[in-house]
Amino acid sequence: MINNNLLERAMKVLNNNFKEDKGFTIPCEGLYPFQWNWDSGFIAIGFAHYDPNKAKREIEALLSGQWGNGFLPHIIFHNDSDTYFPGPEFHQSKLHPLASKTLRTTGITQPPVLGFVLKELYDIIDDKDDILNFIKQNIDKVYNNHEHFYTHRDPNKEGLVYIYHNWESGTDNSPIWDDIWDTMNPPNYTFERRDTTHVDASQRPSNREYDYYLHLLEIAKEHNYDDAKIAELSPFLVQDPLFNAMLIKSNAALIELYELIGNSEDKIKTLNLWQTKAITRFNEKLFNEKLGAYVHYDLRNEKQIEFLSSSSFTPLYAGIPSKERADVVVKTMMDKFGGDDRYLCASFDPDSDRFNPKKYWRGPIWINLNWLLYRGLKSYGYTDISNRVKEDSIRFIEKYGFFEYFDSRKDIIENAGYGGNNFSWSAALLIDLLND
Ligand code: 2M8
Repeated sequence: MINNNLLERAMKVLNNNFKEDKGFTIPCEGLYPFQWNWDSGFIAIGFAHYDPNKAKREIEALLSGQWGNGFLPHIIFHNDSDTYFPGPEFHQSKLHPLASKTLRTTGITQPPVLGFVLKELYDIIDDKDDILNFIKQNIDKVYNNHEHFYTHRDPNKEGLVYIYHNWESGTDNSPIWDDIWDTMNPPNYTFERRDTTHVDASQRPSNREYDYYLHLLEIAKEHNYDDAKIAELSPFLVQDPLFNAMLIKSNAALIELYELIGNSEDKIKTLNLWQTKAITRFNEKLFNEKLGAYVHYDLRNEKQIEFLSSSSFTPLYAGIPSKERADVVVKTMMDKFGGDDRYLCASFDPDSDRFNPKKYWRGPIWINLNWLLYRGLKSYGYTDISNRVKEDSIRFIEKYGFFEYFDSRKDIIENAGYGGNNFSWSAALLIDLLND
């Protein structure tokens, strides 16, 4: 049953964060004052339920920052703001010859959600002619983005693309990256953090971690964001199961949408080729038998990164494991993350000594990851567990508010909502869960 009051509060959060003049939604007032790539995808799903026009404007605003080579940046700086670091002056996207000429952006990307978001919009919005027309106008841009990934981010031509920065993963300070930081020794940069003026520093990455993040960007900038140079030189080169699962799910959505549109046989053929190769290699290379789940692969140092995170279970959303393997993955998830003393689903292995229940991507629960897990579990028929993920997500927001992340421990009695408040994707995906 739909909780109308909660739904109204969620719509209010989204509407307040929508910037009418530029047609996009900030993730969170003060903390994230620009347009973020995967945030916008999730936000558009929320709008689709009650304001399709805003959903379409959100996608158009994001695509307006696309580069000439199909690359889709992680932040589009439509506006100026001094509440966030690092801003457009630091990122210097214009160093790349094919960067947007009209908009400043970053030179890193984020999990490619747009393909499946377009399909979600098609499924949710009632006026099918109108939304299909919108999709027709924009789908090739998303296709070009996938083509860019397979051309420039897959040096072994194996169907798996790499990320070269932790900010590309979306799971920024996950303990997954700790061993990579140990291979680097960046200078102590001088910079002024802004995030810690909005959020308690204990819930955010450390200054030293920011040195690593900035250093990776400096290397890319030194080579004008040239993909080949980055692949050769970046100490951070990772095949991320979450990122690749998003790409695979989006490939599948593009195939379905091109079939609806018609006259797209060549693109469908290419998408199917990418897809078959990607799914096969994903299962070969990113599954860890010992842990019973998918893991990250460190392409620079040629080894699996043997840790469990919520990303380990997201291949379910893209239909990547066989049913037998899915049983193993779900058992791992429940054994390690799903004890009676915990809400689902912590972002990092709660048994690990790297787990931190309050710190950003080192342990807390995130609503967007929960939404992916809910959908994935449901699609394989794990109804009870998927419902538990859904109910836990709704409960957090109902009890604490529209926070950015939440504490997985059940014995926490104080406020278990952390990071930014009135957070857009928490609101948007709650709207989708309540309408489900
Ligand atoms: C967080 O990342 C940004 C950098 O992109 C930051 O901390 O400054 C992450 O949670 C990321 O996944 C998210 O897209 C972004 C905006 O919500 O915030």
